[in-house]
Amino acid sequence: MLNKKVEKALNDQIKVEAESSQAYLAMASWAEINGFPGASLFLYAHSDEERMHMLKLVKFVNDRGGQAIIPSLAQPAKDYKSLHAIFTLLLAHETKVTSEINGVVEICLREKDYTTHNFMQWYVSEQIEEETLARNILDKLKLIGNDKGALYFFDRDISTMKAPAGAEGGK
Ligand code: OFO
Repeated sequence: MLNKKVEKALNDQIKVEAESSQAYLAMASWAEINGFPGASLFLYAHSDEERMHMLKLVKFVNDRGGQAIIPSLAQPAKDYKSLHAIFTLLLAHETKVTSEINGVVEICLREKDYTTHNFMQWYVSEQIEEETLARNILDKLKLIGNDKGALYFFDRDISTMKAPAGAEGGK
């Protein structure tokens, strides 16, 4: 049986992952209608990965005798100033997710739930890769600044980029 405090922490994390998926979906949709087809593809894929992170938690909670709570979500922002603004938000969001994941890990240790602790390690390493990727993308966008030509090539290149472990790691 899943420890109640751990179950609550995992359910909170289900909401965090669902919110990530929803936020990146909104960003993808904005990019799609604002001339950034490559970034849009990247963000749609990232949104799918976050949904997969959520599903992985849902299955884990249910498989261990708990009950996954499927949360309601607030509407994400509709408009963004630029791709730079989007990836600044994305990095800030991922940094927040990392500290939330660390919080779940801490609860596992406190409650001596080593099985969940072990399960959560996948999320811990995933976050390192996601933060690095977001930082690299932001660095590129900072260099590009207002150079429209460079932005065009950036958008073309990002369509083939993948958040490293997200795709294979959880499927
Ligand atoms: Fe990128 O957040 Fe999931 O774990």
